[in-house]
Amino acid sequence: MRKAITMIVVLGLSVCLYANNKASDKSKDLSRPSVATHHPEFKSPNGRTEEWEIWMTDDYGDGWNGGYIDLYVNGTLVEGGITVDVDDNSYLFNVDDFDYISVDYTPGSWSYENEYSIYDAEGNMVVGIIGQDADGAAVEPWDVAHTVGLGAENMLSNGGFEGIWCCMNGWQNVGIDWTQWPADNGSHFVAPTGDGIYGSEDTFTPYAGDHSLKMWGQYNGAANAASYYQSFWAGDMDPGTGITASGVLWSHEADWIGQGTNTVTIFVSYFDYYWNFISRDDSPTFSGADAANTWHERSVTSTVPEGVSFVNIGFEYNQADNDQHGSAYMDNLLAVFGATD
Ligand SMILES: [Ca+2]
Ligand SMILES: [Ca+2]
Repeated sequence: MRKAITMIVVLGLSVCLYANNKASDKSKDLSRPSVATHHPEFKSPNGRTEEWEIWMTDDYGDGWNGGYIDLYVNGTLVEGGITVDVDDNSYLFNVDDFDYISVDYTPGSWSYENEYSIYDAEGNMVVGIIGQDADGAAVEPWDVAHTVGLGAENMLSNGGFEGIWCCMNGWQNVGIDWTQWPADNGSHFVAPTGDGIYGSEDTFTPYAGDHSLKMWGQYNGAANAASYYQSFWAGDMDPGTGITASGVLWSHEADWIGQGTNTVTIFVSYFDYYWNFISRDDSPTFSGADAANTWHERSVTSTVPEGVSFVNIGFEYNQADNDQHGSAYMDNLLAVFGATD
């Protein structure tokens, strides 16, 4: 008797699957019960304590119809071709603080049935693709990126320089979401693991992840400063609010920043609505006074002044003239509201 019941259930499922695969039966009726019309803000971690989850669902229950996801962390493919066969699928992966997750979504047929979300180790959604707009109309998923922040909430995106694009000026790796000044500066490069050190047989090892920002002098015959930063709307920040920015810096002995007077600071600078400069605060300098081959921490605590509309936060490299040599590497810039110790 039990076997007979099982047979009936299996037959029922088969009919259901067959029906779902008939294209003519498909509609955009999103009122139909589904595994996940909206992904929840919280999804039980089911006992996992460190891994993150990418959860993928199909509203119609017939899989992603040729669609799939390629999952990258710090630019490295973690898993390619992840897809849904019936209702849903989960893929678990490991991350570290400041890692840069990017999802490359390739649609198949009926892409608007597909949704995916990323949940942290505690089960909290960090990125969610909701497959409907405000009116309930179906929306196809898109590519997403997310910077892992395991500590205080970072104002900066991609603070570890793990998301990059190439190429500026035909050769430079550039940090996604970062801005450079001067805009045509050819004296910066996001260095990957194994990048050659100028004047040495050694290769570079980042502070964290697989990339760090490298900067050096512009050699333009005059004193020069170059900044690498992110801008924020500050019109809704209360004057008197504290902003603390901190990061790490390093210089190799063979290309040492101590070959002259070059310096690097972490800065927080303020501008009015018309981008007129108001004020800035800088961390203590990183320079030849710091030991080579060692990562050094720097931080600046700043207070938002009156009349601010924009704030820039980043690194600035200063070179007094063409006789000052050496490079510096920078990583894990964290900017948070409030003073920290
Ligand atoms: Ca489908
Ligand atoms: Ca990094």
